Amino acid sequence: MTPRIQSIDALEILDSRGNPTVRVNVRLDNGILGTSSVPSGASTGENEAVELRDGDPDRYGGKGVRKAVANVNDLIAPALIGADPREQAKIDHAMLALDGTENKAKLGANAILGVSQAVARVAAAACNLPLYAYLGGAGAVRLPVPMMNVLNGGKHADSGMDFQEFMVFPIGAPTFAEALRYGTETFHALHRLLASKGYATSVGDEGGFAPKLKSNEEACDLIVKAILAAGYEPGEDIAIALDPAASSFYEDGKYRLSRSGQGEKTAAEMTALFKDWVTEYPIVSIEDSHDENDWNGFKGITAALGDKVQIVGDDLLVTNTKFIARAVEEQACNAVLIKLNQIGTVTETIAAIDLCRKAGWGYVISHRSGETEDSFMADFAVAMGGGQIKTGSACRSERIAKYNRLLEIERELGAAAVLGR
Ligand code: 2PG
Ligand code: MG
Repeated sequence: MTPRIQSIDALEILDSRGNPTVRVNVRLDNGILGTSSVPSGASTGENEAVELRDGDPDRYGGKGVRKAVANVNDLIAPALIGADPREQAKIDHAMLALDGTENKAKLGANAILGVSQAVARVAAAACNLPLYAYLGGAGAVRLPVPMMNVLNGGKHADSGMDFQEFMVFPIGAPTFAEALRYGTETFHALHRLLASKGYATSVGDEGGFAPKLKSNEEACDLIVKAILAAGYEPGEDIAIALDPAASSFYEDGKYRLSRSGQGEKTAAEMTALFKDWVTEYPIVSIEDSHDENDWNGFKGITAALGDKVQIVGDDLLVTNTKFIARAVEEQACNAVLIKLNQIGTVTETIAAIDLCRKAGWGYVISHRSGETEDSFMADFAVAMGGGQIKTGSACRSERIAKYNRLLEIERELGAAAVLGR
C-alpha cells in the first residue's frame, strides 16, 4: 500500500548560536515519523534563498521564525496532505509553485527546506532504507573527506584573522574514521600549541579556535606545526583548505585585511597572495577567495591556480544552477560549495550537484555556521558521493553529530565503503 502524508507540523527551535530556526515533523498514515531541522548562515551570500524571520524586535531581536512555522502549518501542510512522500521532486515543485517567488520570499526557504528534508527522511523510513541509501541508491558507498575548520576568523569569531576558515583536510587517510582521527589529533595538537604560546583556546561558531593571532599567515604556520606535532606529514597525510569568505572584508572595490593589519588589496593582489601561500603551505582548496560579485577576480585566480588547487565558489554560486552554469561557462572556479539552505529544496540541491558532475567539477557538501543536531547533511554527502564535506572542527556537538553519523554509515557499509574524491 502506498504510504501517504497524514500530517505536517513545524515548531520554532534554537540553533547552535541560540537563534531561532525551524524544525518540521512529517507523519505518514502508517504512523512513521520523519523530522528535520534547518541550519542558518552568518556570512550569507546576497543571492541565497530568503530565510524568513519575523522582524519582531520584542522576540529574539527580530530573529523569531513564527511566520515560517505558520507557513508550514497553515499553507504548506494542507497542500501536501495525502501526497506520496517518495515523490520528492513533485512535492518540492508543489512548494515552489505555492511560494511563487524567485527566491522563496513568500514562504521562506527555512519553511520549505524543513519540509523538503523531513519528507526525504520519512520516505526513507517508509522504504526501510537509511537516508543515504534512499537518496543515493545502491551506489552510495563513498564517504567524504572532512574539511575541519580548526581556526575561525571573519564573521565566525572575534579573532585576529580576516579570513574566516582555516581547515585541516586529511587527504591521505585510508578511511573516514582515520581521517576524522587525523584531523582531531591535529586539533588537539593545535590546542596545546596555542596554549603554550599564551593564546586563547576558546572556540568560534564552527568549533575552531579563535585566538588573536598577528596575521593570516601565522594561522597557516601554526596549522603546519600542529600537523607535524600530531605526527603527520603536511601535504601528504593532511593538507590545508581555506575559506577566506572574501565578501565579508570587501569594501568599495578593495579587499581590506584590517584585522591582521595587512592593508588593502586589489583582486589581482589577492590572487598573488594566494599564489605565494600555495607555494609556502600545503593548500589544496580555496573557497571564496574573492567577493561574491567579483567574477573577474574568481576568473583570475582560477586561471592562475586552478590547475593545481580546487577553487570553490560559495557566496558566488549559492547552490543555484543559474550561477553554477555561468561559472562553468566562464571558468570562474572549478568546484562548488553545496548548502541545502542556500537554495531551499532537496530537489534543487541535487540539480546543482548534477551540473557539477556534468562539468567534471568537485563539490563539497557544507554545514552552516549556525547548525542544529540534525545530521541530514552527513547522509546527503554519502548519497551524493562527491567525497568532500565541510562540517566544522572536532568539538561542539552540532558539528560532531555529522561526524558521528558518518562513522555509523562507514561501519554499516563495511567493506563496500570508499573514501574521498
Ligand atoms: C561558509 C559558511 C559555512 P556561513 O561561508 O562557507 O562555513 O559560513 O554558514 O556563516 O555562511
Ligand atoms: Mg564559505
